[in-house]
Amino acid sequence: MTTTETLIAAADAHSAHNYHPLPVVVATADGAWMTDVEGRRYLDLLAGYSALNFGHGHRRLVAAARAQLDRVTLTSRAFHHDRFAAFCTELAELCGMEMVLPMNTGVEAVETAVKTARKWGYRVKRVPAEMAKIVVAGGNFHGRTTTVISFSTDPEARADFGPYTPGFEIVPYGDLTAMREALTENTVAVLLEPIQGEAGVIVPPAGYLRAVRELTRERNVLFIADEIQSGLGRTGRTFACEHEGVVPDAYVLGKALGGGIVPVSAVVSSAAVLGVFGPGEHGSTFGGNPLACAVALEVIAMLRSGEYQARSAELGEHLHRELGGLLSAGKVTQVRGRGLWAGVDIDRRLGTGRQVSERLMDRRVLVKDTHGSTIRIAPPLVITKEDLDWGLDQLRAVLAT
Ligand code: IF1
Repeated sequence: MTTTETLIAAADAHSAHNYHPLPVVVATADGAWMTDVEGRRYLDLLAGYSALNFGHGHRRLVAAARAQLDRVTLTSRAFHHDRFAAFCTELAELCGMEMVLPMNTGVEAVETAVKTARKWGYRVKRVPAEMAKIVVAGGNFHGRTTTVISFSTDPEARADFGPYTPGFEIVPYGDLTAMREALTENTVAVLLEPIQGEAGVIVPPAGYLRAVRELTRERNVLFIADEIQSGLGRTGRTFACEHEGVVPDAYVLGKALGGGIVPVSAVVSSAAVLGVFGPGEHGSTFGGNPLACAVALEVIAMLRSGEYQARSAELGEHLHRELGGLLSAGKVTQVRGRGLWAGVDIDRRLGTGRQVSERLMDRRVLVKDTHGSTIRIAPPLVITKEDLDWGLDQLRAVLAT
């Protein structure tokens, strides 16, 4: 057996089978490239589902992490530490908001947003006890806790995990009429991905987010944008909401906020909203720890320059132009996305998304399929145009056969 086969067999024997990874075993990585245990190099067109927006091992991020490792890594929130104030201040400023509630993983930040909206609903909007409703969209992906899968529409994510948490209303994504009809006196929030990732990089109809913003403002409902995947440069702007000039009441952030080094997530909002929390009402042992703050501070500084957003916008335009060529050639049936982020529906006669991903792997390009016939392309924003073009050449070759 090869090293790859041995390691995969051992992983299969001793880890739960809650994933079906491509048969590649990564050993090291740098920028947009990963090297496996056999020494083969692969172009990473997934970027850890956008957790690696700045690529693997970015010098600035690694340096920030290293420096903090030698100072202090964890205090718990029982005490203050000297990176916390800067992290909260600068993240709030990047978001044009006032307050930050730090957590670790994306789904914890979504849970935090749900709790924030409910508490705001009872304390500020004066919704009767236990009556708070949150409106979400069909096809959503917000994470995998029991509450969050309670409002998923994906049978794989939900089945056998009930009983489910009540208090959520699901409307079709992009359907403003359904959204308007779903809002009641007891609605505390609308929770949306401004572009749906797992669903296949679904961009809502033009004007939808702006209309939701206006509607929620009129009805005294919080608009919570889950920008965990769409945010922090991925779409060519700091936030995907910016494409429609929309400012939500709260951003939910994760993934790239930790620079691909540590899990860092947060809810970022106004003092009127996040001010609802008092001591003991929410928290996390690791949330806002010194190492997380040090890395995230560097991420925020990098985003402040705007260079990654600009890169994503510019290379993204090129990516979508090239994918448009595959569309004209009849190889793919639809291409969606913004910036360096694309959902590509493969013509079913050319294979499933999984098969195309496997054939791309054989050509040393790594992507991830979703929903049968779709592949997702989301390279690190630091990818060079040459590398991106090489990756696209491999995709064209795979689809030519
Ligand atoms: C997995 C998808 C991507 C997210 C949004 C919250 C979370 C996610 C918009 C939760 C997480 C992940 C999780 C990952 C696969 C992945 C994913 F295909 F499932 F949708 F990125 F495309 N909100 N997305 O996208 O964040 O708790 O995971 O930190 O393997 O489940 P988390």
